[in-house]
Amino acid sequence: MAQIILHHYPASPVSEKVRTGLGLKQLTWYSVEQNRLPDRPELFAMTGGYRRIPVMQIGADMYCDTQCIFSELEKRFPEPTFFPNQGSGLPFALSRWTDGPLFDLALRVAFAPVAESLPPALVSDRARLYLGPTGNFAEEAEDLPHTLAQLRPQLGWLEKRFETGRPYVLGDAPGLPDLLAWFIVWFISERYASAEDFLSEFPLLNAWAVRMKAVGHGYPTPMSPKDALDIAKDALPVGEEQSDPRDPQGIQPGMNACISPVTDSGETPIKGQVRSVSKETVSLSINNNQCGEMALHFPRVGYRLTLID
Ligand SMILES: N[C@@H](CCC(=O)N[C@@H](CS)C(=O)NCC(=O)O)C(=O)O
Repeated sequence: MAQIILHHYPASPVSEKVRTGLGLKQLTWYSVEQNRLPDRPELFAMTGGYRRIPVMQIGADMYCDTQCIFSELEKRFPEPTFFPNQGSGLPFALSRWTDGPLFDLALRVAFAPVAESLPPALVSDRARLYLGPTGNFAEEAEDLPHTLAQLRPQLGWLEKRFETGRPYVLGDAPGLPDLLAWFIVWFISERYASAEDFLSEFPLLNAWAVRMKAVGHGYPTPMSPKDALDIAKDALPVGEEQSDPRDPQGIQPGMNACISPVTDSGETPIKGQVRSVSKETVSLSINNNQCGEMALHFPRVGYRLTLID
């Protein structure tokens, strides 16, 4: 049975989405706590430098980005499903709202009011990553009333969903849409000092948040980054080479490519050799002395894949 290893840190909201997903499926997993700032040598050896958190490792396969993590978990552990009521496509469309515009607002609410009291290195790193090259949390703090005015009606959309009287977004069982909404509400509740007051006008959302917290995180056991690296070294990636004759970029297995997020976040592109390609995902092979051959799995949506010589 494949060992799930999650590289994450407790304060990461995007990781909370996956931790609760592991809880929803009641899975046993290994928890590798990474630094909040990108001093992550073992993880970078295994991912060619992909700097976002979380990453899910299974042997020598690294699932980068929560889109890939959820798809892989669903494939390997279909029950209970992330997609109750046959709702498998729309939740990913919903994730483009929650992980994009909604997260951008929540991030400002979580960081801007307290940025001055946080370590300057963390603040400047996150400003570059999320606000772009000229981003600045001091300006965001002044703009907080506008940000809250944007966030409030969007949380109201979620509140309305629960007026159906059903306990979860898709009905009687929690699924991916719940995880997508949960990490935003969790982020605001954990970080924003006035969260209780701000969220008090959404009683149905608050009652749902209590249910989501009760989902838990499944069964984690701590593991060191070094042990995770040793597991990768002893394993080989699974999964066949796959090509896609309809790929709009003409990408094929064996080509050299690099991949990076489409946002202007200053992240170094990850280089590798295409192992498989499909409409939804691309896998790159990397190989180095620290961990041997690894397969890195990325979603197509939100990432730019570029061929290199
Ligand atoms: N699109 C990515 C976003 C991941 C993301 O932005 N994660 C945050 C942590 S919550 C991050 O990596 N921040 C910078 C860091 O931790 O180095 C995903 O869905 O996995």
